[in-house]
Amino acid sequence: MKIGITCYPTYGGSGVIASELGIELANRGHEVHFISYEMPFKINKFYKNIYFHEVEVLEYPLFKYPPYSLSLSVKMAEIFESTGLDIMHVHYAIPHAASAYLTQSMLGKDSNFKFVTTLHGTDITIVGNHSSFFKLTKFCIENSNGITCVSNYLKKQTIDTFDINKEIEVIYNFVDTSKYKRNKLDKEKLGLIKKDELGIIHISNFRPVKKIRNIIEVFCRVRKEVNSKLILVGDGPELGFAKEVASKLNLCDKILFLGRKDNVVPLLNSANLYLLPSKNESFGVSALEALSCSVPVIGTNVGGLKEVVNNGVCGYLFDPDDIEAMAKASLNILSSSSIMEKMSEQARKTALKFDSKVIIPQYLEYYRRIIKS
Ligand code: GMT
Repeated sequence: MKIGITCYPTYGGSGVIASELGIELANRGHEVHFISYEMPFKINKFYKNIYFHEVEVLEYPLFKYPPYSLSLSVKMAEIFESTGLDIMHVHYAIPHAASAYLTQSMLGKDSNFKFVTTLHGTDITIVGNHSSFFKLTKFCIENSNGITCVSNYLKKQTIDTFDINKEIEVIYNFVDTSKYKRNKLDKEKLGLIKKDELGIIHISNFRPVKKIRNIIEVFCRVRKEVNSKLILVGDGPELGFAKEVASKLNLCDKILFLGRKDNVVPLLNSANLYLLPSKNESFGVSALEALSCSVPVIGTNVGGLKEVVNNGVCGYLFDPDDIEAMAKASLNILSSSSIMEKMSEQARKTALKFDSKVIIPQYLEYYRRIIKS
């Protein structure tokens, strides 16, 4: 199949999943064409069957905001015509689904240009439902040839928020469990966490929704009882604030701010616990990557994380601000090697259910269904 993919190329769950999907499809022999303003950061080496098409954005004195989404539509049309794409798959509704709809109108119904939109979370819960986008998001959902959501929670949220009366397919996010797997040697090789210390880790784009303060507060309580370090990976608007909190709590020498990292596997392998106390998470792909590396997760019982983390089995879920309960559960795991071992085993078992070998065929089957429709 020839598949076009549009996504945000920068750090963020939707771009990561879209890029990994492209790699998985290309590995299975499909021809994948990424269309975006930049090469997605995950496509950082040569991949057979993957092509990148940059959207040029015209700067002109009249444009206070150069209309990227219009240039994107034109590029989608050009690539469709020059390569004969079977399907276009856009990730994140705004503005990608709107651009794809415009491409379809431009090319005409007879062109057979069909597009699937995958909703990832904030395109529904924060951006898409904002009054400045609401009508457009609803229109795009209703007029995409196919719509997928990354969890049942997000599907329900989409239907309820936009009063949608259209079939929505749930296709869970996935992880390559052969890449994301425990290697005990990583901790020693990396040397971030000493032999006698335990590691706690969080990876994100440091947006307010991630509740970074709560992570540091939980760690502050844990480290009083367990010799441990907190590894914070990523960058974003709340990074400065996180550093301030760390300093106020006198934790600067115990918290490692590592910034953005392309390969997080050795970091996850240096950790014994993953913290994700988000206010909301439609899925929580970083939690899945942690589980795949046998790292139990302490997260929140809101949104789609419940569909990924089995409460009490491979981690624990609490209300986003229940710092005391999260600290207690963290200590419960970290201070007993038998609990830690059992939960690690269950973490890996859970991740295997979301392995790319299980999920990618679901996308391929869905593409075929939409192409035929
Ligand atoms: O919040 C983020 O990390 C970024 C955001 C995005 O769209 O790039 O992530 C969303 O999509 C991810 C991939 O499907 C999900 O795993 C995240 O849960 C979701 N984030 C939220 O719902 C807050």
